[in-house]
Amino acid sequence: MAIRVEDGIALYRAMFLIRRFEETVAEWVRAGLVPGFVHLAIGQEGAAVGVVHALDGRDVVFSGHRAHGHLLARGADPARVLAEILGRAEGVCRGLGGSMHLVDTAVGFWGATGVVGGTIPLALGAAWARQATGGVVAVFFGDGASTTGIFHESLNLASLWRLPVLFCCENNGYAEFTARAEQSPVAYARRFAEVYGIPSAGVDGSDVEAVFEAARAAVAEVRAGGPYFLEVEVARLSGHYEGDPQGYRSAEEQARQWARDPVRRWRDALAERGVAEEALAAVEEEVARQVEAAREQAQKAPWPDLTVLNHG
Ligand SMILES: Cc1ncc(C[n+]2csc(CCOP(=O)(O)OP(=O)(O)O)c2C)c(N)n1
Ligand SMILES: [Mg+2]
Repeated sequence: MAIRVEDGIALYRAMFLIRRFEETVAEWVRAGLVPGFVHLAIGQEGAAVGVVHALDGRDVVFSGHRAHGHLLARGADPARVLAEILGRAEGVCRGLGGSMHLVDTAVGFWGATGVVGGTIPLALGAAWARQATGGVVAVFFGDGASTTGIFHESLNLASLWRLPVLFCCENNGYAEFTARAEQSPVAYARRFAEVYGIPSAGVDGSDVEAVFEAARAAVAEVRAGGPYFLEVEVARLSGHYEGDPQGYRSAEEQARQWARDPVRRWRDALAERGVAEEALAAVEEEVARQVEAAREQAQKAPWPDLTVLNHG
């Protein structure tokens, strides 16, 4: 196997954690427990885990509105992320940010926002300030963000100033309910990187090992100096937001997309490479227990004292 078995299992554990976590959130949304919109990344775990596992403690991550997986892959406490999504005081932002506004500087996760493309220029600022540290700033965004003005301004400046930014586009073929072909004549966002003189690659997000290898190569290039653009082609198996009736795509298409489930694919690959069924089941049981404990902790957490809004 190209990567060590322990690393392969670590990738599986991380993806399975995100999947279990987001299934819990989906259940809570259906039960009416979550305030605001929630965007799940079921099907996109290979991108989050493959890229984040190629980073280290010097590095910083930014994300957007579909960010739970990026933050969990970075090592945040699932109980505190669940508490944040429920708006509780134990949340990573004291329950004041919610699903779309996550920050956890303790694990090098410097922010996520509901403003499409909004963290891309913030990543440039962080990269500018951190040039001397050898750290890389990775920013996740969707294919839809690549049609915003701020995306183009940011690629232009990052290239000109040779900033250590890893642009990570998760191309799931949709911006909300609009397919890529109807939102842009440019199918792959990495084409824009070429124009700005930024090296780039595309990788299949249903293959976490391929993402990890591509991300390792990308991070090495960024550490050597200058930006890099990695486009991870993913299948969004959930709706745009939780509760989206998905009238814009057929049931056949949705069913077909499950063949690109990175969690199932990697489980099968590990089994084929000789990892015992018991070992995989043990990982799943351990993660299920972890999420169950996190869920109880989050639901018991107190509501925030809103007077903090007056004095920070
Ligand atoms: C500046 C801005 N414009 C429009 C929106 C509404 N909006 C929310 S998500 C979204 C689509 C984003 O698509 P993409 O970047 O591909 O991310 P994905 O949802 O596919 O992960 C849009 C247009 C917004 N939140 N912010
Ligand atoms: Mg998209």
